[in-house]
Amino acid sequence: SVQAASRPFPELRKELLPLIDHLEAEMKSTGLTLELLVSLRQRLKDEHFRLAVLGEFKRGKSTFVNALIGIPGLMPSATLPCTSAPTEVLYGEKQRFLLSSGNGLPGTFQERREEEFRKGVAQASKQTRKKEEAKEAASRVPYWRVEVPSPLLEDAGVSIIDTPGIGEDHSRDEIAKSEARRADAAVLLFDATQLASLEELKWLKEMKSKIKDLFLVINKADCVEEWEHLSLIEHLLERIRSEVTGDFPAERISLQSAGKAEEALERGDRHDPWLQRLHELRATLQEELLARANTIKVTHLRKEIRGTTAQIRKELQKKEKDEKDMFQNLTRLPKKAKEAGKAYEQAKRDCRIAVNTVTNAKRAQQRFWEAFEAALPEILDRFKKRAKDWNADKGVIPNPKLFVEAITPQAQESLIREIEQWVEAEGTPILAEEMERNLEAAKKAIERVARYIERQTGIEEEHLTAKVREAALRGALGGSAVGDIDIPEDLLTKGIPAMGLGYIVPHIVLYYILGVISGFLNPFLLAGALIAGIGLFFTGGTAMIKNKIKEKVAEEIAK
Ligand SMILES: Nc1nc2c(ncn2[C@@H]2O[C@H](COP(=O)(O)OP(=O)(O)OP(=O)(O)O)[C@@H](O)[C@H]2O)c(=O)[nH]1
Ligand SMILES: [Mg+2]
Repeated sequence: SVQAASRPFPELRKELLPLIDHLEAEMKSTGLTLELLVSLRQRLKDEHFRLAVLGEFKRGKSTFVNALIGIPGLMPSATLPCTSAPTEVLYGEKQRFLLSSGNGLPGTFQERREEEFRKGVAQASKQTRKKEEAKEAASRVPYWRVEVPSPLLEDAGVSIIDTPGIGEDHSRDEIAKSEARRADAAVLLFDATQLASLEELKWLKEMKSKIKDLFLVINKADCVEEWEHLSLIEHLLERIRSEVTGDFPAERISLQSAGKAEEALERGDRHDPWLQRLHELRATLQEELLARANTIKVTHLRKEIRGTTAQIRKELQKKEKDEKDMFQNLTRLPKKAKEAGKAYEQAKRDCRIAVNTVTNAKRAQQRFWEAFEAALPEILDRFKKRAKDWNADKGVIPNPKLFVEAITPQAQESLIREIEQWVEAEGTPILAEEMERNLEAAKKAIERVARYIERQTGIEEEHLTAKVREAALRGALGGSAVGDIDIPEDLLTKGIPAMGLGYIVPHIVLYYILGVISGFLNPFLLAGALIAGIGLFFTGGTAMIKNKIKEKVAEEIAK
C-alpha cells in the first residue's frame, strides 16, 4: 500500500523494496518482462531528496558535507586545485564509490576504486575561458556517487551533493547551477572571514528562483570572535533581504564551523560545541526536508507505482488469458486433429458416394436409352395404327424439327400418349431402379459434405441455399419444353429423378460454389466439381433424353 503520504519517504521505500522483490520473483516465473520493475526499483532507490551544498571555492563545502554526514575525510578537502566534479553522497549498505557514464542519471553508475575517486574528484579540469563552451564542458565532467552506510542519510532519505565552487570557472559555474536546479533544497556556504561578496550575492540573485529551498551557512565561524557571531548573522540577513529576497526567514541562517566539527568527529568528541551546532542545523534540515520528501517524493512515487502496477496487471491479465487459451487449445488439439482427420476422411468417402451416384445415373441413362431404342419401333407402329393421317406430306422427314411440322396436331397428341405410356410403364422403373439404390446414400453423403464444408468455411448452408436454389431450379427445370413436342415435365422427372432435381441440384450448386469460394481444400473443390457433374446429369440429362427421344422418333418415322 502506498497510502500514507504522511509517512516518511525512507520508511515507505523500505516497505516497498521488498514488495518489488516479491513481485519480481512472481513475475520471473511467468516470464514477463521485468523492465518495469527494474526501473521502478531504480527510481525508488535513486529517488532521494537532493540537498546541494553550494558556495564559492574554498568556502568549506567538502568539509561541511563530511561533518554533516558524520564521516570525516570522506570528501577530499583542502585540495588544490579544488573539487572539480559533483559528488552525490547517499545511503548504501557498504561504502562504495561509483562513477556515472551518463551525467548522474539512474542506472549509469559503475563501481570504482576509492583511489580513483579521490584522484578523479580533485583533478584539475581544464579551464573553460569561453562562456559558450561551458555547458558542453560541464556535460563532460564526471559525476560521482559515494554510498555510505550512514544511518543519518538512510533515516532522512536524503542525498547530499558536494559541488565545485562557483565564480571560478565557467564550466564549474554551469555544474553548480545545474545541481542547484536539480536539487530539492540547497545550503549556500559563506565564509565568516569574508562575508557575502558581491559575486556571491549576484549569483544568489540570479539563482534564487531556481533554488527550491535555501539555507544559508556562515562557515569558518571559528575564525572570528564569538561576540561577532550575532552581528554576522544580522549583517548577512540584511544584505539578503535588501538585495535578494525581502522576506528571507532568519531561522534559515546558521553560523557554523565545518572544519571544527569535522575535527571533533575525528577525535570522537560528541560534545564539541561546533559539532553540537552542526547537529542542530542537521535536525532543522531533516525536519524540513522530511516534510518535503513526504509531500513531493511520495506523491511523485505514488503516481509512478500506480502506473507501473496498472501496466503489470494488464500484462499479467493478457498473459494469463493467452496461457489459458493456449492451454485449452493444446488440450483440444489432439482431439481436434483426430476429429478433423475423421471428418476429412468421412467427407472424402461421401464424395466417393456422390461420384458413384453419377456413375449409376449414367448407367440408368444408358439402360433407359437402350430400352427406349428397343421399344421405339413398336411404339411407332402403335402410333401409326392409331393415327392414320399423321404425315400430311407423306414424304421423307429429314430432321426432328420438320417431323414436328409434318405431323398433325392429333398425331402429335397420339405420339405423345404412346411415348408417355412407354416411359411410365418401362422407362421410369429403369431409372428408378438404378437411382434408388444410391440416391438415399448420396443424399446423406451430400448432407454430410455440406456440414463439413460449413464447418470449415463458416458459411451457413441455409444462407447460400436460398440464393442458389432459385438459380439452380431455373437451370434444372427451365428447359422442360423440348422443341414443339412438349413432353410433360413429370414424365421424366417423376419419381426419383424428380426428387433428385428438387433436392440434389440446389445442393450441388451450393457445394460447387462453396468449393470455388473456399478453394481451401482441393479434394473438396474436386468434390464440388464432381457433385456439379451429378447436377449436370440431372439438368442436362433430362433434356438430353428428351432431345434423343425426339431425334429417334424422327429418324424412325423418316425411315
Ligand atoms: N578554520 C576553518 N577552516 C575550514 C573550515 N571549513 C573548511 N575549512 C578549510 O577550508 C579549506 C577548504 O575546505 P574545502 O572543504 O575543501 O572547501 P570547498 O568549498 O570544498 O573547496 P572547493 O571544493 O575547492 O571549492 C580547507 O583547508 C579546510 O580545512 C572551518 O569551518 N574552519
Ligand atoms: Mg570541495
